[in-house]
Amino acid sequence: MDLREKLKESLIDLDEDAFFEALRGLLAGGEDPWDIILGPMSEAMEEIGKLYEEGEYFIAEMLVAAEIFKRALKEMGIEDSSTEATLGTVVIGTVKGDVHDIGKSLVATMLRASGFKVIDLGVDVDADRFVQAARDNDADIVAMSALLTTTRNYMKVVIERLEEEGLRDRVKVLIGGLSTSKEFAERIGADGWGKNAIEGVEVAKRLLGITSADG
Ligand code: B12
Repeated sequence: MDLREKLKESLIDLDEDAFFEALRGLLAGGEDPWDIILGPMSEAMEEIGKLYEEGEYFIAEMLVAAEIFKRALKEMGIEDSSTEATLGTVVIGTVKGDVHDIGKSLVATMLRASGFKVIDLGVDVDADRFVQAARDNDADIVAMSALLTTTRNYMKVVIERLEEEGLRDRVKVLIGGLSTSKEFAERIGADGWGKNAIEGVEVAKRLLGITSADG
């Protein structure tokens, strides 16, 4: 089994020792941390979700997996770093009723690393807080995450509130998370959708008319 496979399997098995051994091996071999995060580590989380659906795993196992995932991010030094925030301001959060924070935080980190100023409101964020933060920070983008099919519709509520408050024409809306899609984004009137953190940054730049050459 190659190391990437070993990393994935050990995360699925919640075998922390084997996981960190594989991780250190991959890093020592020069693998790019973001390739590891968005590749085998994210694939493992998907598998864990399936095991949960099948009744093999319970919430406790999903929680342990999330903890291992976060410890790995720390070990790889993926935390909020840099930057000269020059590209624009993004207010980001996971919507009301939803506490999944790993994906949202990865998007926030990637945006910061790319030169955006990011205000991370955390999880379970209601429309009032999105609107208030967008106004207080003169945000260019409101970015929302939802992993549950039961919470994604709240994104539309936030968009409607931005409209009511007269902010919608100044603020672009970017969404993402497992329960969403490009089609869903179009349906609720969001301006953009990103499959993962990397795509999220690309779309954020596009929404603000920033070409890759600028940053
Ligand atoms: C870990 C986990 C948990 C942990 C979360 C811990 C934490 N701190 O985040 C805990 C145990 C708390 C949890 C709870 C629940 N969970 Co859960 N969970 C997961 C699991 C296994 C992994 C999620 C994860 O971290 N993935 C890794 C990250 C890197 O990926 P990501 O979040 O998808 O983010 C990426 C992209 O989606 C995207 N992205 C995300 N946000 C954004 C935002 C923007 C703007 C952009 C551009 C991109 C973007 O970029 C990210 C990076 O690439 C998933 C399975 C899965 N397939 O994802 C289930 C899953 C999401 N959970 C599920 C369920 C059902 C629940 C519970 C309802 C269970 C229950 N009965 O209580 C609760 C709900 C709690 C709540 N109110 O939110 C279901 C959802 C099903 C559905 N269709 O609604 C899933 C899919 C499992 C399954 N297959 O059944 N869960």
